[in-house]
Amino acid sequence: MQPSTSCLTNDAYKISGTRTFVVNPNPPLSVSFLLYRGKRRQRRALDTMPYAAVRPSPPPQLSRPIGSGAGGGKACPAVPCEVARYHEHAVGAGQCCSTVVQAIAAPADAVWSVVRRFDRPQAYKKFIKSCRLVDGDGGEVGSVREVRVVSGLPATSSRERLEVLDDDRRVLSFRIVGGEHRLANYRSVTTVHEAAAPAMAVVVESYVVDVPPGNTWEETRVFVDTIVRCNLQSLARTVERLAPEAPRANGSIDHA
Ligand code: A8S
Repeated sequence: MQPSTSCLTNDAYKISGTRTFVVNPNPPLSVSFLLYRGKRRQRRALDTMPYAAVRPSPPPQLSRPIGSGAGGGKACPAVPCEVARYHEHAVGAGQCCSTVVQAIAAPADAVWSVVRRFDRPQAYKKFIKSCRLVDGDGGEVGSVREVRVVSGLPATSSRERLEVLDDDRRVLSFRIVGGEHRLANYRSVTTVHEAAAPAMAVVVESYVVDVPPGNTWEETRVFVDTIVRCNLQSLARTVERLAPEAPRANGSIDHA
């Protein structure tokens, strides 16, 4: 287990069309391992985390993240430096961290208008059956939502607190603070960026979470990456439907 890292460190990756790529900080894994995952493989990934009650994990040990610039990590080129720092997570022993990147054939503002709705995650997150705010109005940091998830997952509900909502930089971050599931100390950061191609956006979502008792680092990463990737692919479909005049994302943005 590596002690900590920025979730944006990776030597090279490519975004092709609306495909989603997973950027693995460590241990090094083939990116192609997670490409083109079909429905059956997604189901298998979600099955790697059998149901068990959430057990508290020890608090993560903070350590210096390596991010863009300082620390030697090479940042995702699509992410401006002032936003890259949001993807630097302190990762403690017994925690897992990863990043998923999705290209979308729509302007960044159109993508952001969907992502920023902390009160309406079900607009694109298909595992969410319902959502209600239990604190705040969803537009202010500290708002808390309670989501219920569809059946078939090792979870029924999740209570999530809005940590960052920055409309200028297009950054949203939330933390899981309760619920019935296995993802203790989950925190994610989602940022939306203009891509090099016109009317194209790139979404970067990183997270850190405790490895649940009885599971491995790899099982945890595959499980959570699968959920995040499904969410971002659904986001792409949702926004591309809302902005049909945008060109289809069949081009390729090469960050290698
Ligand atoms: C998100 C990301 C994740 C959500 C996970 C990882 C979750 O909502 C689902 C299954 C679980 O086992 C955990 O951005 C939990 O929503 C779909 C209920 C938290």
